[in-house]
Amino acid sequence: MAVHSLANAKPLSQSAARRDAAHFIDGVFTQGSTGRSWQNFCPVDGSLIGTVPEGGRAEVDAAVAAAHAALDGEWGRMTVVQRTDMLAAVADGINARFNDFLEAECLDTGKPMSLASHIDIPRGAANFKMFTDVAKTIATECFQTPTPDGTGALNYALRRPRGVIAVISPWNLPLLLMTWKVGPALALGNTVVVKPSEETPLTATLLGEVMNAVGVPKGVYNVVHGFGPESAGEFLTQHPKVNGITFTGETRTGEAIMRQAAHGIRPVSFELGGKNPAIVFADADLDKAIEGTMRSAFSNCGQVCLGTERVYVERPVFDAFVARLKAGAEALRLGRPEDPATGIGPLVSQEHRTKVLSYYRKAVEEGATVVTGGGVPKMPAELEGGAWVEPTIWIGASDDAAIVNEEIFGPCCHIRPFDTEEEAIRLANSTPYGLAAAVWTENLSRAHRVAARMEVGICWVNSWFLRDLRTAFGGAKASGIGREGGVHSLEFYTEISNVCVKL
Ligand code: NAD
Ligand code: 6OD
Repeated sequence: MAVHSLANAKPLSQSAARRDAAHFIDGVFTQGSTGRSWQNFCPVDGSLIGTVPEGGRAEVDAAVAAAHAALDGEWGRMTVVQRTDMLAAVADGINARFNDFLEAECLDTGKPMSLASHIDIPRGAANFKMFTDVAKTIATECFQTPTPDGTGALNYALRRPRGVIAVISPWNLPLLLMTWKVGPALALGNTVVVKPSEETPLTATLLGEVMNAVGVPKGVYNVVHGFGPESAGEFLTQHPKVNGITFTGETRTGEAIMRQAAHGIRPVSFELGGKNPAIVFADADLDKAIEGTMRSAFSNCGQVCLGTERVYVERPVFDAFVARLKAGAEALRLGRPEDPATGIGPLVSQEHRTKVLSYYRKAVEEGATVVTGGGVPKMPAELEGGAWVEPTIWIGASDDAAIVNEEIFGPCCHIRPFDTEEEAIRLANSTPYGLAAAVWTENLSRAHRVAARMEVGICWVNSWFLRDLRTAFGGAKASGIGREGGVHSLEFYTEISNVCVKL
């Protein structure tokens, strides 16, 4: 991942200008016609960032119509090389405005700039470049088919763009997760209508400026802001002219969108919630396991779908692991995004903080022991309006406790000892979710054996969130439907048809 200097990043506290978001429909920024809007607050200190217009059916209709017109127009006629060259220019355009994207993302989310400059923004750009290779090298199958008359037939497959794709994205890695879907969709010739999270409208809006600057035809990339139910999210996913829906967010929201997608039998690609385990064996390199678990439990204030909320540690190293993770958590510095010493920012909103704190309380009610944290930190007066919570570690909860079974999406984890490999595998898999797992061991055979038995879409061994964008990404069980990444994105973003030619 590229390392970008923060030297030129303006302190967020000095970027006092209001930033009002806008829909981006058919290449034009607009406030739409509903007359409704909401205020966007910065979770660092509760200050007002700006207003965001709420889209209604008219805005969704206009965006979907523009996306269809683009498919029928210049975009649909471009060669794959012209199209992918243009997307490479979009990637360059994001990098050229790196600090604008960085600032916008950190204002909306409160995350440390040191994190967003390593992950969110570089990946936001890379997602456009990565899929150009996939699009340019699509191969399809061909069969020579014998026939009774001896002349035979040729069967070959063609792939074409699916059409207009609705992209519904969450707030935790707004640009990264939105472009993870927009990149392949456009590279494979589709057009998109994006409904970003209501919490994080800025980078999706900014991307419209880059699209115009590099000459992406109008209507290819559209953004309509709004909420989920009875708002832009629902109207978009219900829209009969949307040809596919790709969604990242909570499992419960996925269920609602699936019902909406049933009208007209629209295909879905879902990346949903998780309750991800880490298994630390006694033979693990403890330095690496602690470093990895610090990141997987606490980075982005615990708001990473792949993050670890359940840690199973083999008994001989349990006490040492708990003590070292506690020391790490207590050393994390809470602070402003622009401070390079900041290790952890606030949660995304006061509403989310209320949810996370309800689990902090429940943990104690259910008998867990708080190893560290468990409450609201004392912050300087100017940050008291922010959505701050303490990084938290528990031990001693029962296997059926809420904090062990429900996704919290905060900077917290529960650590439990185990005695046998079989027991660790059973505990790790005892969840309806199946997104990711991390296994820490120096025993090569055990690493492969245990990884193969994890009921997840992604299993890391001796690492976490190490991403090769060619690999299949997605969740098993209640954590998703389908896989995206590399050639796997072809399944959802293209429609395959077989041509049978009698010779
Ligand atoms: P969310 O489900 O609340 O919202 C996601 C998006 O869906 C938002 O844009 C929201 O407005 C929209 N939405 C809500 N209801 C809708 C409806 N009925 N119809 C259409 N759109 C609707 O999720 P969130 O709180 O933004 O994100 C956090 C969740 O996302 C966590 O559960 C996390 O695990 C999950 N997540 C999963 C992955 C993954 O790759 N599996 C990645 C990131 C986040
Ligand atoms: O790295 C990715 O491609 C990806 N989709 C990450 C998801 C992180 C979830 O919060």
